[in-house]
Amino acid sequence: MKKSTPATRAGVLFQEGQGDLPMLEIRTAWSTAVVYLHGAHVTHFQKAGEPPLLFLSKMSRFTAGEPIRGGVPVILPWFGAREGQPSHGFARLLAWHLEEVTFLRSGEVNVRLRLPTLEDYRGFTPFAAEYNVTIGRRLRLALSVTNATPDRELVLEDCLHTYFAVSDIARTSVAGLRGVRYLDTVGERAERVETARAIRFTGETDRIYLHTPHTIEIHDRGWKRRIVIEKEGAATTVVWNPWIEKAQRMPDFGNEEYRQMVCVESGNAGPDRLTLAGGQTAALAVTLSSAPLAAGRPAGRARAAR
Ligand code: TA6
Repeated sequence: MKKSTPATRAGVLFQEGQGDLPMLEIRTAWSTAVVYLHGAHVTHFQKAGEPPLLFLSKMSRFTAGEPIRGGVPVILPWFGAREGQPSHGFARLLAWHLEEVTFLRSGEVNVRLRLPTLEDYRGFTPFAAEYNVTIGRRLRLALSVTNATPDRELVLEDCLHTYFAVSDIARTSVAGLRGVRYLDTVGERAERVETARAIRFTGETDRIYLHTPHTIEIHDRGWKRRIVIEKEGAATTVVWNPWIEKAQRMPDFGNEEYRQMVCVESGNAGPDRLTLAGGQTAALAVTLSSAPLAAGRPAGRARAAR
């Protein structure tokens, strides 16, 4: 059957965005997206006729050296807090180089970004990083990290820390993690096993699920939307909602915004961290798609959307 080519041509605008930071505004036949060079940060993706797929805080900063709150923070080369170091690594604080914009025959647009060679890797083994963002009916994010030395090991945590937009956290659940071991980092750090077919949110939730290479889904009963997160090269899934108190402690996040978002993050963190030999590359990718949520659909194991 002839593949239908998109009715409208794709377009890309390179301009100054918030905080006068350079960004690309991409339009395809199916969707729009925004990608900042700062942190190689995708801040927006929205399919025609749907609410945005990604959440972006109205209080987010857009300044060099500060992370953007929302969208898809690129977490590299470590995950979480480190004494005297920025939380979640330094890659999201730097301006990445725009290498190429490609208009694919499918009607999709690919944006290729590269982390510049740094003067200071903060004690880390020097590494190279390239990030491909492919915008179309779906959003595909592919991060590859290469140990840039011939013979020094690179111990690496990488993660696409995606903030998803939801109608209301109280009407949202996450499926596909039942039976998985996780580190619960709220209060006393504890190791548990997920028992819920669909994880619901009634308080601060911050869990690192281990050895989860499979597809995860977010079910939003308010917007009747199923978000499907297909993963490649990502052993870890982090599920996070700050809830009320933590939201109030975050200066770049509205007090009520915890209701409109959930983070389902894909990467390799903690016990799933990677060790790369000299010249070795780690490839991490997620493909984000959405589909109508069938009424009364059992919140069972996730399955890939169309
Ligand atoms: O991924 C969950 C988490 O580690 C939470 O503990 C919370 O700190 C969140 O990331 C945001 O971290 P950030 O450094 O962006 O404020």
